[in-house]
Amino acid sequence: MKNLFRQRSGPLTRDLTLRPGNFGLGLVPDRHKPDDTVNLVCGYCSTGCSLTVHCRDGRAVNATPTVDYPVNRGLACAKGWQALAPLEAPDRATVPLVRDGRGRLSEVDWDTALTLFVNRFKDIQRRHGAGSVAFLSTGQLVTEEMAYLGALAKFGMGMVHGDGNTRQCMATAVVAYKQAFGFDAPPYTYRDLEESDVIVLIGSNLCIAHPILWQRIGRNSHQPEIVVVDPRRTETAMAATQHYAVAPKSDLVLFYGLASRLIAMGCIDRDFIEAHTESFDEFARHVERYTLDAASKATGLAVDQIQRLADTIAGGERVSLWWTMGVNQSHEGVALAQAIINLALITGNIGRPGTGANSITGQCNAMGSRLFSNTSSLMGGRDFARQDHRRQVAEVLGLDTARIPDTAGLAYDQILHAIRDRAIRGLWVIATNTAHSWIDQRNARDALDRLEFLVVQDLYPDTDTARLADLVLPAAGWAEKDGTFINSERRIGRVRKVRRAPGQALADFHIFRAVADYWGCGDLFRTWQTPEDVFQTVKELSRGMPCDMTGIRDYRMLDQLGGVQWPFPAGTSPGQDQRRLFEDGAFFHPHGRARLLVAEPIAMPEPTSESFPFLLITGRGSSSQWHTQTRTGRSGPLRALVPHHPYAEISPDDARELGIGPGQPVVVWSRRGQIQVYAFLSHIVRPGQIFIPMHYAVANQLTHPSFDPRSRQPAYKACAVNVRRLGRDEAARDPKVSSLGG
Ligand SMILES: Nc1nc2c(c(=O)[nH]1)N[C@H]1C(S)=C(S)[C@@H](COP(=O)(O)OP(=O)(O)OC[C@H]3O[C@@H](n4cnc5c(=O)[nH]c(N)nc54)[C@H](O)[C@@H]3O)O[C@H]1N2
Ligand SMILES: Nc1nc2c(c(=O)[nH]1)N[C@H]1C(S)=C(S)[C@@H](COP(=O)(O)OP(=O)(O)OC[C@H]3O[C@@H](n4cnc5c(=O)[nH]c(N)nc54)[C@H](O)[C@@H]3O)O[C@H]1N2
Ligand code: SF4
Ligand SMILES: [Mo]
Repeated sequence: MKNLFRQRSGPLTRDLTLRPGNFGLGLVPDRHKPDDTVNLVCGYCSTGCSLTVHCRDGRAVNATPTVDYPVNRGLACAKGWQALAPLEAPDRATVPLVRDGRGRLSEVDWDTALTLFVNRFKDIQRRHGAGSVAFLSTGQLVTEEMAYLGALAKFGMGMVHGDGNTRQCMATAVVAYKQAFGFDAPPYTYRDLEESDVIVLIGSNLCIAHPILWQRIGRNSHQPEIVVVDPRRTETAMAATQHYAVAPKSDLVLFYGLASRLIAMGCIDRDFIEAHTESFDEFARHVERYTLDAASKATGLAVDQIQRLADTIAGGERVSLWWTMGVNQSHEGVALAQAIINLALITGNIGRPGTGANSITGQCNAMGSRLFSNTSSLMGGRDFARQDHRRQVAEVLGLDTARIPDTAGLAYDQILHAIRDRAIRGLWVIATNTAHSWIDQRNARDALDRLEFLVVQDLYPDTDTARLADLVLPAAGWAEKDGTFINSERRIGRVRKVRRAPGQALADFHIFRAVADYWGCGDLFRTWQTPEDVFQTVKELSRGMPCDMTGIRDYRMLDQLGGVQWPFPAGTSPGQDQRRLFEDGAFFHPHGRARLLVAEPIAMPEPTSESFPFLLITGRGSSSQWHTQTRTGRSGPLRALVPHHPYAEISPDDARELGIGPGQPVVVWSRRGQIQVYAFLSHIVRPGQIFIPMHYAVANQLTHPSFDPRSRQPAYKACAVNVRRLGRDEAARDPKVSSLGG
């Protein structure tokens, strides 16, 4: 096999460690002076704050928030301040690891690792077809890596199936926007948070999950009404001016009810509806039956509460509606997201300052993943099924159109199903921790166990998923590589290499290049020598699409402008630092109109019952914990800010009834599993509800594998459970519990 590594003389590993610049490895921080400061976008949440990394003697020593970046203007949350700590952890993955005959992971060099990877995957494909190997990835790689992976896997290695971890997170918003607007396009700019007079947050705990966006609301000088729709009285709800504690999964009826009421009150924008939307009459007929009484019955809110919310929306000049996982992670998430979009459309609250139907993204590069990873869309927000779209992509990449599959392939849950059915036998997991974060964990782990060959590419060798791997590829992390992220307001911002990755860890970009060469398809991507080369291709892929960014000359221009929001077609003047979509009322459907889409409400897949009388909600627990805690768990200061042991929020009323005291160990069980956690008695949850943060792996032992059928996003936020106090003898038998004294 002809490949880059083997053309070099001497053992590969020595080659890599000794020669700066190999595969762009660059053993010295590039392009800045030893005591410089360098700005790069944070690698955690989708807010996309800029951090200034301070270097001393060529080493990155500290990170502080960048003062003159339009997103965060000198602010950062604790994760941002601690951004370097996880990279400096002593237990990083530094060499490839292969599972040996005795089931232990042992060190090998890159040449052995990549040869094994390619041989095993090709062997599986030979026996079971091209679609028998697949990948799962993330919204936490830079766009350039995402595009490389998507192109390599689907156009180079012949994979048919591969999905992003954005399926867990954003698929609902993608489908809702595509159908309503004609393109996956969150329309807002963050300044809208400062310009609204009514801000409605639906299923979004902004204080915890996007703290700097919450700070932006703090800068709003219009004394806005801040409305939170969330079954829990979250930190955000406590700080809001109005909180609507809806019954879980009753939002669709609430939003249809609000639309119905606003139509009846005559508080809609008839001119906007006429000029820019279609099928309003059908919409009005559909929502008519959702009276205040019906909405009250479904949501548990009083009729006059719902009327107050309708009045608040009607009275606002500039109303913005924002949603996150309380909407997306639902069995009817797409319908609900569209109900929110409809409300903005019929009241003319879109395209103007302080308005919008605004899905806030989650991971630092969720938007880059949505548009360029070749998973939910064909590169550039295109459609795999369209011949003209496949031809456009083939032309830009200089490929034969026949290499481009005409289907997006299976979604995440379907890939895991196919593994259990033995249709998929090889899996490559990149920058995501399936064994912790996927819904109904026992089944997910069972699927991973059944694989013939599991490759995990991560910063750490001991994530729950890496522990199950046959091959672990050590990856460089954020700040150890170059590229771009696209944040929630569609701002393309720079990520830069300011430190070297430990040992033989390589940037994902270089791992993909190496895999391409070992696979024998490196020639397809030979113009992609550096991340910036891929960036130039990504730009070309965006040409003529709504996400056109051909006006960005190069990385330097991004640095100079403090990031750029798409669309930014060639010829755009760089003067404007904020941009929102639909200011001209033109949507992306061929006729230019937005669609008012509706659906029938569906019952919750696993309602509570006599045996399982509590509803389990899961989500973010604190602003210092990131997902599966592989990174934040490695920062001492962040660890000190959060409960070390898994806990469940339980209402004091329920606790009293069950004889559960504060901090006591309890057993929580669902039809799928049983876990032990500590009781955190709190009025955040109402009686009948339990909340467990997703940061603890146990949460997904309980969750019910239900999905929105249109987006295939998991409904992580509702399943039926029961809870009881852990018996004294049980506690005594469990050393962990008894030592903590519960
Ligand atoms: N019950 C429940 N489950 C949930 C949710 C919920 O609300 N409730 N939320 C869901 C949502 S919205 C999301 S987004 C997912 C998140 O789920 P995951 O994506 O599984 O969570 P992370 O911990 O972010 O995992 C990222 C992994 O990539 C590694 N990594 C970080 N940077 C890099 C890199 O540059 N290269 C490589 N190769 N690896 C890297 C990290 O060490 C880590 O192991 O969880 C989902 N799961
Ligand atoms: N600190 C920190 N910040 C993060 C992350 C992190 O792990 N840690 N992850 C990032 C990612 S990837 C994402 S996707 C975002 C997620 O950000 P959010 O979506 O804000 O976070 P969650 O806690 O998952 O869910 C938000 C709220 O939805 C509510 N909810 C549950 N069911 C319903 C319902 O039926 N109706 C309504 N209206 N609300 C409901 C929950 O009570 C919860 O308070 O956060 C991002 N930011
Ligand atoms: S708010 Fe998000 S982007 Fe900003 S510093 Fe915190 S984690 Fe990073
Ligand atoms: Mo997410």
